[in-house]
Amino acid sequence: MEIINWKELLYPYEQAVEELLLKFKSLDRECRHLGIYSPVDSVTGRLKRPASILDKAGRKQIPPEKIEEEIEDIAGIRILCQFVEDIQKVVDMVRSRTDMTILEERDYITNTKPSGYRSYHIIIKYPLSTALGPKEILAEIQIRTNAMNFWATAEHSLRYKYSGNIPEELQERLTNCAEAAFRLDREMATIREEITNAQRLNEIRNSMTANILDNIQKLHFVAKLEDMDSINKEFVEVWNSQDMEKLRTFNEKLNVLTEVYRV
Ligand code: 0O2
Repeated sequence: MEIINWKELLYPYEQAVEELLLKFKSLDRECRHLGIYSPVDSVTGRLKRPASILDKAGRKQIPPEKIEEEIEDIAGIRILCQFVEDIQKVVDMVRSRTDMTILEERDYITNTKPSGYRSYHIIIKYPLSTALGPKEILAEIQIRTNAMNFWATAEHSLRYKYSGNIPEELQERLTNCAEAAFRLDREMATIREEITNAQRLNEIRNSMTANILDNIQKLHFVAKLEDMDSINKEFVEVWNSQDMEKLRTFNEKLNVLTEVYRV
């Protein structure tokens, strides 16, 4: 039997996870920077552990020399969304990328697994530039909502604990939890607009506040002491009023003032 050099086998996958994480995280950051809605709530990545690779190879009767070809999730990226509707947007983002090729899509949201598992999987071929030259590896992107993830993570731990044979009574409760997660996603969808508007407002408020504080700091060096005193007082007043319009006006006023002092 061939001995697997795990370090050598896993190294390119580790590189792929790092690159993919960076790419999807920066996609999210870019959306936020441009002020457009980001369907990505968070991104994580993981390298499958050797024990888990061996388990899967054993289960699927995959010989060691075929592991790279046949185990598609040695490198795994998980993209979490707030709302079910966002999943399709992320799928479209992945489909439009030119730096990876989609090999297969598995829609376990439309076709929920008998376990209750819901998630959208995309298997990609990803080109790497390694020290030994170019190499293409397979990776799995799982896209799901936070509610779907909550359930899947708990079920995964139980499945692992009971080696796949979860006791019937517990399985029943897990099925109820899967239904509750499904209902939560459905309910959240009905107030989606309300939530995203509130989040957008919060982001605007945060960025205006950061700008105001930045301008106040700059003005400290150039403005008169009594002027700074009244600016600071006004800021406290505006802040305590919780009034977005007042915050906007004050922000503009400080922008102009900073411009006048050319700081
Ligand atoms: P790990 O520990 O996450 O790496 P299969 O053998 O059919 O189950 P296959 O053919 O590789 O798996 O593809 P599939 O069904 O798309 O599943 C790949 C991964 O999806 C799994 O990896 C899990 O992470 C997740 N998954 C699939 N089904 C379930 C499920 O019923 N419950 C939970 N919690 N996760 C699931 P691994 O290798 O099983 O495990």
